This record gives sequence, C-alpha cells and structure tokens, in this order.
Amino acid sequence: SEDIEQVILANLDQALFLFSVRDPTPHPRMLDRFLVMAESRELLALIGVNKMDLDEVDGAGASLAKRIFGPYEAVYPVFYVSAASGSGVAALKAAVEGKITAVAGPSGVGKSSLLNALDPDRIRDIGSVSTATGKGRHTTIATELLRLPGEQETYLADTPGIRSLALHGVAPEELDACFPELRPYLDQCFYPDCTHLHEPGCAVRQAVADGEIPAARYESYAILRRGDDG
Ligand SMILES: Nc1nc2c(ncn2[C@@H]2O[C@H](COP(=O)(O)OP(=O)(O)OP(=O)(O)O)[C@@H](O)[C@H]2O)c(=O)[nH]1
Ligand SMILES: [Zn+2]
Repeated sequence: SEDIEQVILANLDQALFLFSVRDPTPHPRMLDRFLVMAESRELLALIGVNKMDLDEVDGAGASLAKRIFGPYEAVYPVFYVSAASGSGVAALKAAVEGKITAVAGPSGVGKSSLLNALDPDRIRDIGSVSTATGKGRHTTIATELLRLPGEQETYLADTPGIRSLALHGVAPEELDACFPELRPYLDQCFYPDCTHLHEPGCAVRQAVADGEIPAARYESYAILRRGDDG
C-alpha cells in the first residue's frame, strides 16, 4: 500500500490552498508562495476561502473575502465555502471529484472541518506517508491520504509540511512566469532580463500602474524576487 500512496502523490492533479476569511486572518503572501510553488510544478491551483459565515460586508456591500480573494478570480478558481453551514461545499466537491488533490493551508483555517464536510459519512484515512524531497536538502512531509467515497477515485492529500517547500527550486529569473498575471507583459519589457523591480521601460510595472495587475500580487512578486521574505 506504500507503493500505491507514492504513486498517488507522484500523480497529483491539483492543489487546494485553503484559507479562512477570519480566525485566523488571511495571509495572502503565504497564498502567493503556495501559488508560485504550484505554478513551478505545473500543478493546477484551487483557492478555498473557508468560514464565509464570518465574512464581513461593509456599508457599500463589499465583502472582506471578496476584497482579499476577488483579485485571484481572474487567474484561479476561488471557492467561497463554510464548513460550518455547508455553503459552497458542493461546488468544491465537484472540483475535486475524480482527481488527486493536495490540500494545504495554515493551521486553524478549518481544514479538518472542511474535509469532514466533503464527506459527511466521514473520511476514510487510508494511511500516511513520509516523503523525502528536495535537491541536497531533505524535507520530511507527513502526508495524510484520504479517499472520498464515490464511483470516481477521489483522493485528498493533507500535506501540513508543504509550506516549507514553498519556493524550493524556483530560480529568481523564473519567478515572474510563476505569476500568471505577469506573463502577458514579460516579453514587452525594454530589457530582456528585466527583473521588474527598478528598470526603465518595464511593461510589468506599467501594467501595475495601469491597474491591469493587482498591486498586492506584484508586491508579493517583488518581495520574493528580492529575497526579502526569509
Ligand atoms: N465559523 C466557522 N468556524 C469554522 C468553520 N470551519 C471550521 N471552523 C472552526 O475553526 C476551528 C479550526 O477548525 P479545524 O477544522 O480544526 O481547523 P484545521 O485547519 O484542521 O486546524 P489544524 O488542525 O490546526 O490544522 C474550529 O474551532 C472549527 O470549529 C467555518 O466554516 N465557520
Ligand atoms: Zn519588467
């Protein structure tokens, strides 16, 4: 069965990055690191926003969740859910059905609650594996592998250690292409090796100024590119 588990993990179809609208406060920089990791591995990324029952709507009718996660909708599927009320869970279930999905997110966002909501008859834990990966450095990730009941083979790999792998192996000059919003502009910069941090004639920074690239996403790119985030 260890072999089967390794095969499943080697054949991930997609990753679900789970956050909550509150308690704990969303951490978009962490999400952006996760997304870079997914892009660099050519993994499809889904974003889950849990605890929508705690969402705050301001006087103008704009929701906190939408303000933070709305900009991602242009590039990634975003699922607004509540494990507590069950709202949105069916749509998320449809998105994982028949697929092998790695689930990652900070502690307390309701991962266990959501996994339970996805399988009201309770999830069957088919085992855990430890994986050693990385070039030179060995990282151990304890992974819980769950199979959802149903005709299709649906697996969820609960990967608490995935955070430490976030940017492992992404070269600085490959980082821009890991932000899908930046891609349309990358061949339009004056300098072919533009870092998009300070160069004149940078099409990326122009697109940020024009509001075509979300400022928060560009800021994440810049932080990661400068190597400022530890
Ligand atoms: N209001 C609200 N609370 C939720 C929801 N989902 C989970 N919670 C609560 O959030 C807390 C954390 O939920 P867990 O499911 O244990 O979260 P987790 O992400 O598995 O946490 P770790 O085990 O630390 O990784 C619990 O008190 C849950 O009751 C939700 O949709 N709405
Ligand atoms: Zn540039």
